[in-house]
Amino acid sequence: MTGADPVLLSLTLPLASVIAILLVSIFWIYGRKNGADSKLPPGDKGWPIVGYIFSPFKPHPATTLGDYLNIQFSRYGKIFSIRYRGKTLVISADPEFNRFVLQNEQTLFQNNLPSGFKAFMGEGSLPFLAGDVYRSKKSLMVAFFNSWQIQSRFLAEVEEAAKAVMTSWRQRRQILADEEINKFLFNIAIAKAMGMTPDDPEVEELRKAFIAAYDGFYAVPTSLPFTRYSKALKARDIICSIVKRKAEDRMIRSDKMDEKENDLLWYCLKNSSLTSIQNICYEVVGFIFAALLNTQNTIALAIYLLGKCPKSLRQLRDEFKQNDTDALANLTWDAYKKMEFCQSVINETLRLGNIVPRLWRKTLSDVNYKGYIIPQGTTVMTHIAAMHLDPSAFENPNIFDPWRWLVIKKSNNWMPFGGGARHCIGSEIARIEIAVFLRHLILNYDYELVESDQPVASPLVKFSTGLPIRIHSVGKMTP
Ligand code: HEM
Ligand SMILES: *[C@@H]1O[C@H](CO)[C@@H](O)[C@H](O)[C@H]1NC(C)=O
Ligand SMILES: *[C@@H]1O[C@H](CO)[C@@H](O)[C@H](O)[C@H]1NC(C)=O
Ligand SMILES: *[C@@H]1O[C@H](CO)[C@@H](O)[C@H](O)[C@H]1NC(C)=O
Ligand SMILES: CC(=O)N[C@H]1CO[C@H](CO)[C@@H](O)[C@@H]1O
Repeated sequence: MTGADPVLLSLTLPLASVIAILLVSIFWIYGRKNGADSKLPPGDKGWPIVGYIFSPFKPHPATTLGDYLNIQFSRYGKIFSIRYRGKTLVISADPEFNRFVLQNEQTLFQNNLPSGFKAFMGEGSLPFLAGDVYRSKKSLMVAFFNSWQIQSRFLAEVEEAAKAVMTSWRQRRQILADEEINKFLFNIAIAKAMGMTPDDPEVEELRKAFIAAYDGFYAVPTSLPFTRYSKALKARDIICSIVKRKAEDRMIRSDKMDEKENDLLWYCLKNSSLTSIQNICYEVVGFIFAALLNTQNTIALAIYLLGKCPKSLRQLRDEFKQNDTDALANLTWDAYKKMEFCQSVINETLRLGNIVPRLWRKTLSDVNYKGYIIPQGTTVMTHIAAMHLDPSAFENPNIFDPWRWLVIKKSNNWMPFGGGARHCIGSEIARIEIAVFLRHLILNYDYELVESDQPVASPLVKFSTGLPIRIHSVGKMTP
């Protein structure tokens, strides 16, 4: 621009000063609200009023916390707050505060998952319920899990599933671990959910649909076609239509239902508290979602971390062999319970891997904690990964060191399965699945990680190329 138009100038000057005065007063009011007299945990509030506009959380290696959180925790301590798109968010790595939050579920806090999850799991599934409806659906789920007879019988079922998947590798040199683990877990979950077996062609269709639906959890909502979001919605519709048809089939022949059909569908149908097909659908879909992703990521990470640490892999194989007088025999409950190093590997993987990095809660009233006042409606993020990677709780926290568990056994900072009323009810099931898969893999195959496929937390753990591994058959156990 050469030489300003005098008329334009005479208009813009007063306008600019009005804007400047407005901005200064906003900063001043805002500064007072969030200044010395504020009782919120300290933190960087970003722009006035709106706070941060873009998410400060960036993808980072899954065995780290990422730069953003590391800087914030070192600057402000274990509890800090930020403003994000006009809302206050409290983020905590403090084990006492986090226990307080999780233990006061329903009284001071309520579950508050991001809305993307609701779109796919359905508003009627467990994580989105509260009060009596929550309690009654949860007790149905607990009763159902108890019916699995976790010990020997379930162990045998999981072994069958592992053998079935690994037998299919016999002619192969390389596999995608993510895909194979997903098949293994899905076959178990779908049998428990609706009594379906892997030879049913609909199982593969359902499995693919669940994978597509997961992709939508953190996708940007849009009505455009061919996006991750629209594909995920389509996948959700496929899942619901299959579940509904199965439920309706069962209802028609409900008089013939016998005790042998001990799956979740049967549990829901025989229970008078669950009358609508829609509710049954929520229950079944929510169960499969809960059973799959976290366990899959834990097994994949264990394979990755063991692959990077040959000493631990050797020790694990030795333990599996030692505790198996006959590798051909089925694993007994006693032998399972004695696999101490395997449990250490599982604990360490759950600690290091950002599996469930954080839990979401919302305050139901103003919450007073150690001098802070957190107003009603504030989102509170219980940051599990930050507790797990805290150097004051775990020496060299970013190093995979399963041996540390032989010494520490328990830690206040370790809570991979959450806590309080919503503590994971599948934790024992998951441990069995992880141990059995690792045992069959390691007794039957030598493996190497192919390229350097790094696990990234964004925020859920993902291997960008699905964790390819090269396998060489060594055992004689798998038929
Ligand atoms: C390593 C694997 C797993 C991890 C790390 C894990 C972790 C968690 C965590 C942290 C929660 C609490 C969520 C919250 O408080 O907001 C949770 C809840 C839950 N988990 Fe797991 N989980 C795993 C495997 C499983 C499996 C295999 C099942 C089922 C077979 C399962 C079923 C559930 C259910 C139903 C809930 C909801 C409880 C409620 O809302 O009351 N989980 N899980
Ligand atoms: C139905 O579910 C409730 C919990 O929702 C449970 O207490 C009850 O035992 C169940 N009834 C049957 C027949 O399974
Ligand atoms: C292991 O368990 C499976 C199924 O439960 C059974 O068919 C098989 O015969 C058992 N194997 C041995 C060696 O006991
Ligand atoms: C792993 O964690 C569980 C749950 O805290 C604990 O009971 C167990 O002793 C731990 N295992 C080892 C080997 O430290
Ligand atoms: C029965 C048996 O052999 N138990 C062994 C299983 O492995 C652990 C750890 O290596 C040993 O301490 C047990 O003696």
